Amino acid sequence: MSDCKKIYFASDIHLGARFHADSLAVEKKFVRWLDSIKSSAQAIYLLGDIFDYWFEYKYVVPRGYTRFLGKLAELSDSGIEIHLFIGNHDIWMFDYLPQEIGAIIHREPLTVDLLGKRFFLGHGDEVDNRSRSFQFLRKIFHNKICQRLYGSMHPRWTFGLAYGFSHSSRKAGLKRPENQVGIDESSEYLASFAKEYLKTNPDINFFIFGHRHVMYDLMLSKSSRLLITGDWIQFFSYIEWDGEEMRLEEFEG
Ligand SMILES: [Mn+2]
Repeated sequence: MSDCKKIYFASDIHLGARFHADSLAVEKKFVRWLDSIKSSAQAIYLLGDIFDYWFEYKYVVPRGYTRFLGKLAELSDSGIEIHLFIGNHDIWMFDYLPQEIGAIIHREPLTVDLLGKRFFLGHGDEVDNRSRSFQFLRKIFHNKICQRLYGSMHPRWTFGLAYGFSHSSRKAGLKRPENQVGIDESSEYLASFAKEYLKTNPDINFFIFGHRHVMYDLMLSKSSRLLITGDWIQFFSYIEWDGEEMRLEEFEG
């Protein structure tokens, strides 16, 4: 891969979500975006909540998403690195996508050097300490034994439950005023987290997160910046890094 190729970031596509007016249209639009970047991308980081719900069993995976998965496979086969971060909706991606597509799954935030700068990447829920009940659920969802028990239930029960749960939690989320008017630096927990983290890790140049469903770009210091990817519900947004410029854009295709 040549060094001049770019790195892309996106998150919170929530494929399959009932709150998309037309989930298939969103999938097709996301595939058009992947097509539009395939000749310039060297790596794509999908920072979580790619699927609104994903639980894979040992021999069975959720139906749907064939265009998206096919396009990821094509890009991966052409030599583009595909990185998938688990979000808080698609925690249960295991070995299927690595085996089938060659995707690299990240279950924890990642510090990585990309085109000469140091990045701290995560979905954004890992460092969300605002709600105790959220952290409690997060622990259960990430627990191996709970995952095994859940995996032993028939999908007929688990999928129905999960889609209902996702629908109600997102509906509640969309009603929060912060999601409509953007976020305020002094109360934004990801900004507080990044500033605190910089004290012990001053070499991080870019913090990039998803999860918040806002497009956000904040200088934290002379050499450090925080970006939040937006989503594919209202913004159809992504981030492009070419080694010199960092752009937060909306896809119009
Ligand atoms: Mn999320």
